[in-house]
Amino acid sequence: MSSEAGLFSPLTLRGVTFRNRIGVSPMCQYSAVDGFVNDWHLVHLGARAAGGAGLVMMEATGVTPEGRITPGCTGIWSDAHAEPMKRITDFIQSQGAVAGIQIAHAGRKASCDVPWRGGAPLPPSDPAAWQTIAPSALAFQDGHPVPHAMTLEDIKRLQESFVLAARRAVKAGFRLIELHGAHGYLMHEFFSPLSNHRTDDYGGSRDNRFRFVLETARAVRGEIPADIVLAARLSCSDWTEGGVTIEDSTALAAALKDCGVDLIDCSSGGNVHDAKIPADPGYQVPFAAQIRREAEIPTAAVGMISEPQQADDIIRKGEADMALLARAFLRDPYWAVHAAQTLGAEADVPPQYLRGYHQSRTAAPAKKAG
Ligand code: 8OZ
Repeated sequence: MSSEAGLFSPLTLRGVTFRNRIGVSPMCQYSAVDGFVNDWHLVHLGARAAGGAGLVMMEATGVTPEGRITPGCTGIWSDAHAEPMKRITDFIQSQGAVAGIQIAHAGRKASCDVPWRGGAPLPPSDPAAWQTIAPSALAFQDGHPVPHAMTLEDIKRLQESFVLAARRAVKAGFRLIELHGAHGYLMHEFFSPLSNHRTDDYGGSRDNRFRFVLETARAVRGEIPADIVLAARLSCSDWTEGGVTIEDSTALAAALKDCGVDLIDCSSGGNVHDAKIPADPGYQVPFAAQIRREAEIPTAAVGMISEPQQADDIIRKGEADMALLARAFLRDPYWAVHAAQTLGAEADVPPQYLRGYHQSRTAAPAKKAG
C-alpha cells in the first residue's frame, strides 16, 4: 500500500487539515504547578509549531489530580486549568500547526517524582504523594505502591472525568484529542491481562478488558464536535508472554474505530518493568502498518524515528499516515524545517526567520515535493 503522499503532503482527518505528516509527540515537561500550564509550555510547544510541525501535541495531561504521573504534570480537571491553554493553542494555530492534547490517567504509575530527581514513586510519607488507583491492586513492580482497585463507581466517575476533560480541551482550542492508552498507564492497565485481574465486566475476557477504553472513547466522541479529531495511543504489545499482542491491539483498534476514533497512535510497552523491548530505529512502525492495513484506520508511527528519510519512507510506503517524533524534537524544535531542506520539500519557515535560511524575505523556498 505505497502512496504518492510523502512526509510533506497535507493530511485531512475529519474537519482538520495538517500541513504535513510530522507530529510533535506528547512529551512530559514536569514544569506545571498544581497542574497549571505556564510560559514554559507556551514556549516549548510554540517553538515547535513555529518550527514547521503539522501537529503539536501537549503532554500527558491528567483528567484528575491523581491521574498525573508527577506533581509537575499538567492537568485539565477544572475549567481554570483549561483556560490558560487557550493562549497556547492560539499561538500554535497562528503558526499553521494543529494543536492536540493527550488526556491521561497514569493509574498505578502515578504519584512519582520528576525524572531529574530520580523519577521513583514518591514515598507515602512525602506530603506530595497520593494514593494510586488501577484496575487491580497489583504494584507495577516490587517496592512500588500497591494501587487501590477501582470500584464500578470509580470507573464511572473516571470515565466522566475523561469526558469533561475532552470538553474542556475543545473549549481551550485543541483540535485533536488523544486518549492515552499506552505505556502502562490506566487505560492500558485495563486492556492488558498483566495488570487487569478483575472478575467483573471490566476484566477477564478480551472484550471485558477492552470495555473501559471503548466505553470511554464512545463517551468522549459523543461529547465533542464532529470536526474534532479523536486519537488513541495504544501500547500495541507488552513484549511479554501473556501480555497484549499486536493481534489484540489490532482488534482493539478496529473496535475503537467503531466508537468514532479517527487515528491510532501506535506505541508499545511500559506495563511491565522487565519487558525485553527491541528499541531499534522504527521498531514500532510494523504495528502502525499492521493496524492501518488490518483495522483499516489511519495510524501514526512513533518511537525511535529521528531521520527525515526514515520518516518520509514510513509515509510513502503506507506504513502510517503520520510520523510522531519526540526526542528528535527535544534536540531540534526546527526538525520539520530541517527535514524539508533535507528532502527538498517546501519548508514552512516563519517569515521572521527566512533570512536565516538564505531565502528571499517573501518567497517560500526550495522545490515542492508532495
Ligand atoms: C517519558 C517519561 C515519562 C513519562 C509516556 C507520559 O510514556 C509518558 C512519559 C514519557 O507516555
